Amino acid sequence: MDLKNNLEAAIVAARKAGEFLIENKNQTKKVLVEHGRDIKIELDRECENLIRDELKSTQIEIYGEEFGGVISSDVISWVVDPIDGTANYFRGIDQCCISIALMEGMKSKIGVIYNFNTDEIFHASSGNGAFLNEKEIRVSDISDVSKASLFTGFPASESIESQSLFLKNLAVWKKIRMFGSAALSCAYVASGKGDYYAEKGIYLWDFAAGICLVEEAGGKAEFSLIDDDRYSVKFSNGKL
Ligand code: LIP
Repeated sequence: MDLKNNLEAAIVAARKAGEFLIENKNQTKKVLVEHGRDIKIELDRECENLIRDELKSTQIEIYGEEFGGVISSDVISWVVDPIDGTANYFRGIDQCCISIALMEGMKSKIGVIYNFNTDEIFHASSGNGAFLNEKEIRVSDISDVSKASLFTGFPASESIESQSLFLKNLAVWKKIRMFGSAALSCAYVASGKGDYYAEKGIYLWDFAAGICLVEEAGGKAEFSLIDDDRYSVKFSNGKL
């Protein structure tokens, strides 16, 4: 697998998508679906189409949040979230990004997460380290929960019992942050801005790029399927 050229292709695609989202930042946005706590806007689809066009030359399958595609244990695929943190983008909050991963089965070989609002591009490829813009990043070395920051999201469809347990588990951390972007939460663990990211009920495209980033930055990425396509994830600095 050509990691170098594919990483370059993912960075170019993420930057082009970022320009497009910045251009449209202050425009009225058309909502396509509002279902439970999820929101989908027309720009999600337009942005995924733009990324698909950019990645076409790599001749690799594409699996994206908006248009689906192929993902399986014996296929190499791009996994694309055109806007992670759509609700934030919609309301003008800058915690949102583009996330592009290259997956070989469930192994994340390349991860690119681009916060176009702050022009921060997090990127990693297997065996070559993780970077924020051009500076190498590492996970934190905090090993005491009472000194550590947890990033998480409120569980969307859980029973009252498990929501109470979720709240109880928060009490042990020094700080809790809910950004509304799984991908950025992973990138922040990889760059040592926080120490642990855990969330239940998210999709592969939300965290696929984060796996490579966190692992290459020296951390640990654990995830398991909890239903057809939703995952429970735990990404950490490996010391907690
Ligand atoms: C969002 C995630 C967020 C999670 C939301 C949603 P989207 O992704 O990144 O962390 O809590 O449920 O899945 O829909 O903006 O791509």
